[in-house]
Amino acid sequence: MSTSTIRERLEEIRRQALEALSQSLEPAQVESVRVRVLGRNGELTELIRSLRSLPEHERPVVGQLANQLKRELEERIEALARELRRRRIEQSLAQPALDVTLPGMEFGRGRIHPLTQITGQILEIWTAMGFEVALTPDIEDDFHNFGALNFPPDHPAREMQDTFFLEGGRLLRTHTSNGQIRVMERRRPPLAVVCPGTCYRRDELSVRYSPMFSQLEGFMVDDFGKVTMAHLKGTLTEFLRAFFGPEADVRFRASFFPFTEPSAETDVRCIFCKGAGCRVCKQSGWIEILGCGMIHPNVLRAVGYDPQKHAGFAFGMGLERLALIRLGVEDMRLFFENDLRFLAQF
Ligand code: 2U9
Repeated sequence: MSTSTIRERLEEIRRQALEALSQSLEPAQVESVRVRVLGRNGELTELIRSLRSLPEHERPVVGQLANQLKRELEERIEALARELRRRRIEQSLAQPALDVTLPGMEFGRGRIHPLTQITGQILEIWTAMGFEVALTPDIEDDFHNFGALNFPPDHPAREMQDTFFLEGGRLLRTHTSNGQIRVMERRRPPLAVVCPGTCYRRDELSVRYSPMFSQLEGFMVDDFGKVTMAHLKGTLTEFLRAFFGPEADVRFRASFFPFTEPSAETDVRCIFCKGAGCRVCKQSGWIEILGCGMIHPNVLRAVGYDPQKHAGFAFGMGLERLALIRLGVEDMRLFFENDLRFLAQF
């Protein structure tokens, strides 16, 4: 390239750049002009690079011109960018001001679900009496959910229509008793443990039943002769008076479960009618609260204990049912619908 061509090319770059800058209204447009002309592969940058091929005596003159143009464009671009930024701030200041006296947005404060509250209270009572809390798996095998608990092979709870079976023969536990089997399997007496947790049965959701519900079961095992039905009755009466109040009247009725022998069901004198008879206690004056019994010798054997040497009692209660009774609510579905109008009352 001859010096005169270079001069013309410099003039051309200058004219085009100034033209483009005069039409730039946004900082981003200014920036794109800068990149196009002064960037690493920009028009002017490339031209300056090409000056190296000029004869040495011609270089200083055009070199100086090119550098002058570079400085000029850098200054203009910087000035224009600064000006556009200033205008933008002015525009935003001209907008109507923010009214800081307007009321703010209210964020609803969360609270503990009533069922969780009741579960917490119940666990506090048991731990105050010296029981440990163990959390155990919801997904279980047949042995820990049924076999070890002395369920006969043809027991109806083992049927597809009652239990959720998973692939590979596993299942969703139908009670938290699996947890107690697991605790006993890996530890030796003396033990006093409660297992709260979620259980699953193939029931339709209704006023009284839900396919997913919560239980708390517990047990105490020690040397044979140290834990008897009398300890069972005393411990559960203590629990029920701590939960319902010191005046609570408690009774035990004989019952049957595969995993306990003898077995009993435990009632509390109706807290709504004080025993006179009402809709809640179906005129009986008593409300059924839990099941219990002395752990069946077959269950002790299944976890490797010798029923001649060790004995224990166990009990189980449905937490939704206890929460319904304590809170005076009639429909179990309220615990699962998550209607804030209901939940916010507790
Ligand atoms: C082991 C040994 C024995 C736990 C027990 C009950 C009686 C019982 C029900 C009450 C209401 C379940 O939620 S509910 O429907 N439970 O009646 N549960 S004795 O006995 C056990 C548990 C584990 C190893």
